[in-house]
Amino acid sequence: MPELVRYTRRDDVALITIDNPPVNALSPGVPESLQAAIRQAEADGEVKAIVLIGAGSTFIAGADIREFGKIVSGERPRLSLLPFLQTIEDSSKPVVAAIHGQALGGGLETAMSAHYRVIAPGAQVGQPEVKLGLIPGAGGTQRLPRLAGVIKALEMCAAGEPVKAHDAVAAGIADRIIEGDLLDGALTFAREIASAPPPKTRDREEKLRNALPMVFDFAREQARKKGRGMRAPLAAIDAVQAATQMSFEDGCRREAELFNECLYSNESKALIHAFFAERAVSKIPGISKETKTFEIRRAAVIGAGTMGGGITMTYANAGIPVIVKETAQDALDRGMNTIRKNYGATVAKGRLSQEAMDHRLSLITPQLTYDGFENADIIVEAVFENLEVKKEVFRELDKIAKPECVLASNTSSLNIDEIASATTRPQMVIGNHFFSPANVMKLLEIVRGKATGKEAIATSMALGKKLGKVTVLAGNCHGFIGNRMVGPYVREAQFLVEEGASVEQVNDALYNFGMAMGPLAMDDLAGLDVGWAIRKEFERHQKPGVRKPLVADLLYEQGRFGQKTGRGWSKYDANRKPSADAETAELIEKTARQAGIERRNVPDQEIIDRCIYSLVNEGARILEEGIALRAGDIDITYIYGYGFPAWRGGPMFYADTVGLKNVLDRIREFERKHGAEFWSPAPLLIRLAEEGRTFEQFDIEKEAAVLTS
Ligand code: 3H9
Repeated sequence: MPELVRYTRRDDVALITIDNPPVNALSPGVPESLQAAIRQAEADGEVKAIVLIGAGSTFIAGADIREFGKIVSGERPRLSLLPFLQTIEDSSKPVVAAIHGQALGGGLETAMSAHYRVIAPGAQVGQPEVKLGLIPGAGGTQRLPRLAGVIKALEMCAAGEPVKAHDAVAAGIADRIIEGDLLDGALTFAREIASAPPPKTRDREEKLRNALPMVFDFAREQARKKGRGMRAPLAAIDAVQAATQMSFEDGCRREAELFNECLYSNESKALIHAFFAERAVSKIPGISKETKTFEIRRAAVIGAGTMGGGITMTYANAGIPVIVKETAQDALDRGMNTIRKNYGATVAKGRLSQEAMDHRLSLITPQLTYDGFENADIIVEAVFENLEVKKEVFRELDKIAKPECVLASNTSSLNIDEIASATTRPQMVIGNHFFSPANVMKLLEIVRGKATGKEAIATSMALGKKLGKVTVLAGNCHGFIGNRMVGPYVREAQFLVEEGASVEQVNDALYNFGMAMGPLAMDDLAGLDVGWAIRKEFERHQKPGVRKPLVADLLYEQGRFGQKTGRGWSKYDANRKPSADAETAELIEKTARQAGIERRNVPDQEIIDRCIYSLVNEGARILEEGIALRAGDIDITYIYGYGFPAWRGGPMFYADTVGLKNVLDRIREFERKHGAEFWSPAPLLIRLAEEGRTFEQFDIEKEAAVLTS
């Protein structure tokens, strides 16, 4: 067994090194060994002070997140870290925590139990537990306000954002920045303070006094806005408030109660699922670190429209020189003006320096020709969503691009194999589906065709990371993972308004469920003209006699394209603020009446169930067909691409929390009412529901099968 904690001596200073790769989490064994090492230092007569440091690239990234699931399932007893940290604070010899990389969650709580903290300039400290649906559970909500004050502690515990080293010193969380070698600096510091009595954080009460109640009210108001629907940020605020009302011991007890409440919540299970799912998406069976990747030093983008412009900015933001090509000067000028305007707005908000903007713009070469495309390592096509147009572009690229150039299409739904068939090198053709606005949205869906080579996949996955994206691999089918599922989702929203729900009711029901926006608001944002073009492209697949939504086409025909024309499902003012549109409501009612659709009061729960379960049912088919590698990949696609609330874990995990049997029963009810064409349950859903299993268990078993095969 490798030693999780090492005890050594540097003359009169004991050096305790935590060595639990990759991030020195406080896994079982670490706190116990840490406690034993402190006791050893206390007993060692030669030792005057103690330095606590992390091996590798970080201090301590917190409790071991994998343990929480085991505790909740009863596999492991819940273990409090408080007594271990108390041993550090009670040490009669001063303990100095030397922080590099991250001190997060239980890591910062450990550092705050030490008597002093020194920090490397690039390090960060934070209490990110709320991002896992938890609160600090090892005294963080009690010690942090004692060091940093109530307002800073509220910010850090309720929002979960880390604080950089200089801010940590300014806030009183750390005592000194160490430029140069951290260990040397920490040893020097330890010798400087060795003779002073060790100060205990829990005794420092001066920053707790005079905290006004309105500070907590304001924090709650902010938390309700930013973490809409979430419990953990509010629990974190309650715990920090307890620090101002109770003794340290009672405050810790209150914190433990709140921590426990959060630990057993679906919110925490969902966010922990999302944490690991986000890290699992990059693991592709058959692709390893040894798989060859092509280095992307130069890129080219075809099309300077909304998508092409956003993709161009994404490359420039990552420091990769990029050519952007258009067919006409005015389109190119329009595209470049939008890019300049977007960067300018970020500079105006103070989030980018003018110098950085100028540098990014200098990386972009706008042009009307294919000059320089022969040197590009990747070419991303972002032209009009039409198969023939795209094939023509790829035919051209095949003649120009060097053999090891990745040929990527930004198609959101078209057949990658068809596109690849226009080239003589289908192994280099791949989908790179960015989401709009491409420079902002975190999701990148990589689509592999039948012939796409491993190298092109591995290159795209690595590139996605470099571009700052969460990159999910999808198989080739109409709409891939994201848009294949969004089809039924928006269809149900449209059916529901035809059956009697108002546009606002549908949007509000899903917004209140936690979605970033309602489905019809999303349709208005994407553009009803875009939806219309996609429907036209796939009209031939429409089965005769099957119900189809009627109103979207009529809105399009009236020139109501959504936000861009100020009218769509809703009306929009100059600031794009929506309001109900009486004309749309009238059009919906008239159309439904003419089509003989019975109008009724639709309950909100039906809106949620029909929209969300249509996602789940399609997701189950996508999973079964192997279009998505894991249910978690679908969840990540929806969290990062479609504004699904992370605290519900994504559509598949949400279904797991409802219980697949319950989901199946409801889908069967919809099948009876609305027909098998839309609602026949996916075979995988039936199987898992009958076996009493979950999508998440299916993931784990699938992964195990791949690993052992
Ligand atoms: C807590 O502390 C509660 C306390 O109050 C105590 C209560 C009693 N545990 O992200 P990366 C794994 S709650 C277990 O790819 P990066 C991660 O899964 C905790 N595993 O690297 C991945 O594994 P794999 C509060 C962890 O450099 C590998 O490490 N702390 C943990 O981009 C590399 O991770 C947090 O919420 C963990 N705590 O980012 C911090 N952390 O290679 C969560 C990471 O098998 N972690 N792993 O896929 C992070 O924010 C980032 O991982 C970090 C590194 C910034 C540390």
